[in-house]
Amino acid sequence: MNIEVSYDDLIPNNVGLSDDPKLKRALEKWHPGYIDWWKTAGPAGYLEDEVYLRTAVSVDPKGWAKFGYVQMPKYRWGVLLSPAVEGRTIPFGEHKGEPAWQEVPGEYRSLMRRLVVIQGDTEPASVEQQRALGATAPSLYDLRNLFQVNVEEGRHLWAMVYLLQKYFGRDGREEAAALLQRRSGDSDNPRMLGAFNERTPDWLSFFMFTFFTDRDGKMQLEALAQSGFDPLSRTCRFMLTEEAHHMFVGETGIGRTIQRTCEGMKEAGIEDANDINAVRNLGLMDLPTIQKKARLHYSLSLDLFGAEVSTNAANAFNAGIKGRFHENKIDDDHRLLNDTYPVLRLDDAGFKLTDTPALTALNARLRDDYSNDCAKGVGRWNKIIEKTGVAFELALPHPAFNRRIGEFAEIESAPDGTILSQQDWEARKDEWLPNADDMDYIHSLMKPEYGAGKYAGWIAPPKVGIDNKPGDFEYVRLDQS
Ligand code: BYC
Ligand code: FE
Ligand code: FE
Repeated sequence: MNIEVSYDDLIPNNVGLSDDPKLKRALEKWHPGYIDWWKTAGPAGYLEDEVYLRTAVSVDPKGWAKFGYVQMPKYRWGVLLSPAVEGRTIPFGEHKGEPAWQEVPGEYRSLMRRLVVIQGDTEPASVEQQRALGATAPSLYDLRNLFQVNVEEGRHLWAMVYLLQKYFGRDGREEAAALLQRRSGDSDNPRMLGAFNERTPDWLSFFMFTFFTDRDGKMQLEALAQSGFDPLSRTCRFMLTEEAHHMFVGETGIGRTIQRTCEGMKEAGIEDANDINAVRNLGLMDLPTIQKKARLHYSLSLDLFGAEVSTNAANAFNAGIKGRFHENKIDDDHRLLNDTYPVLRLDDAGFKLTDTPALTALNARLRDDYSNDCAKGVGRWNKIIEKTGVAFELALPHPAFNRRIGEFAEIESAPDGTILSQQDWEARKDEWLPNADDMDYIHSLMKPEYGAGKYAGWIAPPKVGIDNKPGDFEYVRLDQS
């Protein structure tokens, strides 16, 4: 197993691509279509500009990345797997304890392919959703972070395409081609999952997306990193090292926005955080609108966990393909044949935690783990508000709020879980989710600020620079020509 990555090939890799001519040819054939996709569906503009990006050069956890200026179409997207664990066995399901698979077992081929395709589909989808944001970044630092997230999501697509091309033969090659053809939000050929066809129209959305939706990515990758199919496990493990930065961008982006809003309110002597007009007159993002955006992105992301009770999930677990969050830290038999898990369900009497066979409740469990992770981040945002002395608390809505998939898809509820008639929902949803006025206001703040070390008025500067660079560092060298 190579720790260092070979940069001699067109496609940097630590999977011995030069010893596998057939795979190398397949990937090299896919490459021009990918570059074409990047240029037409990736970040609009900025094809020539030098961006200060990190590139994975090793899979050693202590020093895997190097920073430097690069034009994005020339970014070295590589295929990287975390080191193999010697003697690894399948950690769960009916094959628990058997040696991990190095090839896909025939009987699980289609199940496995479907999961890899869905995972792969989300990566380019997010880049497409974020395509227009480069026009309105609040600073060069943020612009660079957007592009860092974009190139790494591009690399995640490479990661899944590698698995498809290496392990799934002709079907895999066809799926790899289709991954470049679907488009986020396209009515004829959309991306596969709901949240990835929504718009990311502004920077508040971008930060919420990287906080909430990239965090679904983290949870799903953690579950796939447990896989008995070793190449999938190793691929996902390395993707997780990159994912941390995406969530950092979201959490600190919202945190800096909150910081600026609260400081501005204090300076102006505004006591009532719900007086949105007073806050907006200062050109700041009012906290109630931040709350609305958080509800929207959280509820969209909850839909990504699928139905709470799912035989797909049970089959994937039984087969040893997709495990639970931190499977290896859970103290049980890892087979779940007789276990139950309390799932929040709805009956005529209201919401009730109902003991459900644990095998079919895996989506619910992963979603609960996700909600706990989100709540911690929201708690950190609330600390920022509290420190400034502003009286306001952000909260996640009830899991039934604004849902389109699963147990609560057919009903409507208020953020506190009060069940509403369709009519009441229609009448009140603008109080809870961003409405047209909110969107107009947010839009009015989306003005680019591209002076070195300068920040748009609605967001505070970061505490430290990327790669410890000083405050006025030129993270993107905008084309001088
Ligand atoms: N939208 O048993 P069910 C990331 C479909 S994000 C549309 O409920 P299952 C990233 C489902 O496909 C992580 N359709 O669900 C983040 C099925 O259809 P078929 C992405 C949906 O299969 C930010 C039917 O409903 N990775 O990496 O147990 C930036 C019934 O299915 C949706 C993964 O998701 C939906 N929201 O669970 C960049 C991991 N939900 O087959 C990247 C791989 C369900 O009957 N995927 N359906 O036609 C999975 O593990 C599972 O497929 C899901 C769904 C968790 C998505
Ligand atoms: Fe990703
Ligand atoms: Fe991500």
